[in-house]
Amino acid sequence: MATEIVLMPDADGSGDVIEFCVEIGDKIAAGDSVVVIESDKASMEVPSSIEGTVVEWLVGMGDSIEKGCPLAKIEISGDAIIKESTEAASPSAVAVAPSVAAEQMVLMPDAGGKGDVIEFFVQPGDSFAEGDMLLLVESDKAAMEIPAPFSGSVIALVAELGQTVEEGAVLIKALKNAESNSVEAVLVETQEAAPPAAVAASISAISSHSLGSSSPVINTGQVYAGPATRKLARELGVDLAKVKGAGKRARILKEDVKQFVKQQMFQVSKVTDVVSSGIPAIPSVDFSKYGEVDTQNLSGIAKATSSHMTRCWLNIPHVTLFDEVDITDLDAFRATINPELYGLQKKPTILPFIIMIVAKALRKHPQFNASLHADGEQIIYKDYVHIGVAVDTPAGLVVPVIRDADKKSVSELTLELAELAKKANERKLKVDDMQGGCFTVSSLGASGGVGFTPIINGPEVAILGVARADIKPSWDGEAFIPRKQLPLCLSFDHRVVNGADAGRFMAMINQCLSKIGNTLL
Ligand code: CAO
Repeated sequence: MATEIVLMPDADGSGDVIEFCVEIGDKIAAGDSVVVIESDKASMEVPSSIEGTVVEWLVGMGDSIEKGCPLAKIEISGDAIIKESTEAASPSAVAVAPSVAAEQMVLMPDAGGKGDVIEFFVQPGDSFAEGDMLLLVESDKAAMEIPAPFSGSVIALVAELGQTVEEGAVLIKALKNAESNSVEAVLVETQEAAPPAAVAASISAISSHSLGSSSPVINTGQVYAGPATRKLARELGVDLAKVKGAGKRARILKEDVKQFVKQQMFQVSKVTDVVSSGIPAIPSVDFSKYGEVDTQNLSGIAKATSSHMTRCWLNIPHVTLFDEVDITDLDAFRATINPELYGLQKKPTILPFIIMIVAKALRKHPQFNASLHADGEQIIYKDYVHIGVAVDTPAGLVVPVIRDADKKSVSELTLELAELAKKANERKLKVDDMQGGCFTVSSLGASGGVGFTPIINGPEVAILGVARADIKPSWDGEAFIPRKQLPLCLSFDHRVVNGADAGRFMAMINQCLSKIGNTLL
């Protein structure tokens, strides 16, 4: 088996090896890049002029090399030898005869298998020089830039993006320029007795022009990165133009691409970064210009609430349904309760009744007891009913969760609510106490107005706001009579719950609250 040596071409001075594009044992086609070298002016991929198998590196990473320096030893296959021998005009350096401009096809070279067309670097009308990279083809093993076998201009792109192409496939229709190329010889090292054909082929011609313009690493989108890095970027969907290179002269390395992906993921998770969500930020204002101010740090709870509310408000399409419930009878019933009989210190407020009824409504309307999966592809129905209750504390708003609210009586809910509110005010709530809620009730109580639009406590899909109950005139068919009306405001996630669902859910709450006996049904 014969071997040949790929030499460092004339690349405007010396250069350092900064990347190996192939490994020992890899089969390469003529035109495949073997190393990336960096000179004072630019970096470039050095293609092999020889088809065969890489058997030995003759340079190391970081080696300074110059024109004529041996780079790699390539074992050539018999087929390649014969093929090249028939193409070689003579065993010595070959001068290509001038030719007339003519239409010619750029074909897929023998690249050791088939691959998919990933990217065209030229478009119809573009001129190109021999050796310029025209397109990128990706096989199972590697990405290959396909160089122009002649100089000319593109008439049409024949292959399509994504098309699988193999040796001989027509890639581009072009107008070939009249040309005259100089050639250089490659050193030959014959390890075994080579057949005459191999001897002829061993002095193969490579165009110095093609090496000089050999796929500068900046050839697509002005990014400075090697083929392996670009392949990784394509796999991860990273636009290399946005990646900052940490390599020498800002060359983008694989690590830079990975780091970029990590940063992007971090930014996505930091949804509270309103600027990164594309929404213009509210400008900072020096309020002291207009009068005296007192600037105080937000509490941890207030900051957490702020970011959570922003996240929920930005992510969930809210709709709010308003209703008014006649709680006159419920008030009358509450007035009859003897708290001591039920282990209570005082009569239950309206809130535990609301929680009890909401828990029943969640069982009856499971779409309210659900969460949308973060990927938006699935809805998760919960077979438990844990209800969060907004509690106002001096440190801020917290939402402790009453577990299995559907299994608890009004007096049990009253006791638990009092206990959680106490813990909240003493800042003794644990993280566990505030997790796992399916639905939130937010009661503004006696101080609340006539209605409000509560923000859904995502990933829950609905929240019930309770505003202030007031005595209002109500028409009984014959006359206006005074009745106590409680305003309810149901915000729901319109991706999960539709208006009709919300109407039915609200109707059930209304019927049970206005006629508490309905809860027995
Ligand atoms: N309309 C009129 N009166 C109401 C009422 C309403 N909607 N809700 C409660 N009340 C009455 C109660 O009946 C009670 O009066 P009585 O002592 O005469 O019975 C009084 O107002 C005080 O009630 P409360 O607020 O102490 O008790 P509660 O069970 O209604 O609420 C708790 C408990 C912990 C939820 C509440 O104290 C609280 O923190 N609420 C604030 C929640 C909040 O801020 N939500 C808004 C979040 S969005 O920013």
